[in-house]
Amino acid sequence: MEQPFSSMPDPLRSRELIDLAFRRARKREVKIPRRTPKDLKAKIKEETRITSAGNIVINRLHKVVAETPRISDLHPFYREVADAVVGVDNLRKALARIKRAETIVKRLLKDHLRMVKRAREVHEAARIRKAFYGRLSSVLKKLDKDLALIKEAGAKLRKLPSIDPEGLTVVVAGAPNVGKSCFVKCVSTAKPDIASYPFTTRQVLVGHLDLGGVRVQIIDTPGLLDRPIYKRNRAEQQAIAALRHLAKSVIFMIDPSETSGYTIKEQVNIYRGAVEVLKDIPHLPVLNKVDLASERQIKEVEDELGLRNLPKMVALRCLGVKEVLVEAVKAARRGEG
Ligand SMILES: Nc1nc2c(ncn2[C@@H]2O[C@H](COP(=O)(O)OP(=O)(O)O)[C@@H](O)[C@H]2O)c(=O)[nH]1
Ligand SMILES: [Mg+2]
Repeated sequence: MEQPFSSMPDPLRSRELIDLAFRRARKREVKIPRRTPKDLKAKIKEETRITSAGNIVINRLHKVVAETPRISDLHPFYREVADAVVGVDNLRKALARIKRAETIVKRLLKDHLRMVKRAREVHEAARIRKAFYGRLSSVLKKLDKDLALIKEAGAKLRKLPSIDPEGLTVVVAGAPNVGKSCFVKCVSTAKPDIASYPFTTRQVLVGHLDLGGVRVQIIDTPGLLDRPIYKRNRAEQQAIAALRHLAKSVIFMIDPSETSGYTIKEQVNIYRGAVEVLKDIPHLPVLNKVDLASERQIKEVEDELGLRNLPKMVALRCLGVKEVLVEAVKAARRGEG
């Protein structure tokens, strides 16, 4: 499953596009019969340059708009992520201005070609071509902010994980180092895809598996559901909100051994925060690293949560993981019901 931004354009900035257009136009040679009158030769030469520079710009601008996915076609998950990264309003406005610029350049091209045809002498044709170049530069210079925004958005959005938003998705959450990635690797039958969110430098794993004929996607959430929610910036909060469109159930991993570097109390706080954001999405608190945890530590988690007999795993050795996965998928299907 391709994510919608995977072929998002990487546009040239204004200066680069101007240089490219003029360079290509200069190199365009036309064969003109030697005995052609001098003024006609000049006209053909300038006409060729104008057409070439204009069309390069028109084609490039057109591609930028055509290759950026339409916001209204996006699944809410990807729309929210895009909103968190660049702001979909900004994206829409930038695309609208690029489209308008394309129309303007088309008109300028037509007008200046007509003027060249009417030119009476050699210098006039060159002057019209220069005027066209000037107008073209000024249109593009005004567009630089918009091109920069698309470029930046593309760089971030192209790396997003490929997820089928309609599929059955189980999200794995928990503090850093509790064993989330180990768990995803254990339960994936195919090699997990590695991608990134624009909000964290850590890598996201997307695992795939087939559970009794049901295709399940399982995703890691590094940097998202691993700290208290109030410590989040706006983009991160929005990214967490986006997860809600995707997650059919959530496995929340707690490491009672505290070897992850997070105390039981801290982890329970993160868990409570995550539950609050995830609202009605079924969630399943589970214990990992029970090979390193004492009875007392396990009991402490259970007392804090007011729950008994939490599922226990050793994700490092893939012990107890299947049971947890089956529970999470059951909860997800109940929720879909
Ligand atoms: N002893 C033990 N170590 C584990 C277990 N699960 C994960 N680890 C180790 O804990 C560290 C963090 O695991 P990782 O899956 O990267 O955690 P993540 O940050 O939550 O994705 C790694 O060094 C793992 O080898 C477990 O069940 N037992
Ligand atoms: Mg990890």
